[in-house]
Amino acid sequence: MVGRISSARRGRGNPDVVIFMGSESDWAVMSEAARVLEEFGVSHLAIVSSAHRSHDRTVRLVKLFTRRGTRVFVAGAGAAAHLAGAVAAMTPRPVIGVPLASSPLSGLDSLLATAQMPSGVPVACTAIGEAGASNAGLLAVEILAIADRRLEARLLTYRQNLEREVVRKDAALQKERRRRAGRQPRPGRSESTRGKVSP
Ligand code: C2R
Repeated sequence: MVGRISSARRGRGNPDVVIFMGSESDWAVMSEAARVLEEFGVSHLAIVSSAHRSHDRTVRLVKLFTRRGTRVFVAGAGAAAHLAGAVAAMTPRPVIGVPLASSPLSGLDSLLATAQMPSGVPVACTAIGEAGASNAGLLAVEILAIADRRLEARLLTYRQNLEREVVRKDAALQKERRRRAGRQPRPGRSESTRGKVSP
């Protein structure tokens, strides 16, 4: 195991979210999912266990954490990424798969292996790599927030901050463009919104 339980909301050994990864080499990317869960104060555990290389152990762990009440599983794997599908086969809880770019096919192989589940056993598949890992963390938070008002409030604040950041970057870009064009700013109107309805 490479991760740790980070929240006091649930006891040691029964985290809300368990992150599986097929290899220790996946941690550099999958730690993004853990970082997001940490940021939101969600209890989680990160475990290296492969559906291929340590099949029986993976089965045992998924069943154990399902029994203990883990609500969401995240599974990150590269190459012939069967891990998320295998985890989903062993639990009724939602499973979020993160395809990783660890093979010469740059993640296209793991994207297809993770996303193309036959009907009956779904895996929610994110984008390849770091953005996918961080979105897996966010998606897990969103699932937990359905029954947790405080978590939902934190998510809304997170989204507001994202928007603020976009506005700040746009303002900086417009300022720079005006500076380069040698024009003075017109009060109250940015170049990007001129002639358009304000958002
Ligand atoms: P190594 O770096 O250990 O050789 O692993 C891992 O997720 C990793 O990205 C190379 C890649 O193999 C992947 N792997 C799977 C599974 N187990 C390991 N896709 C699985 O069970 O699906």
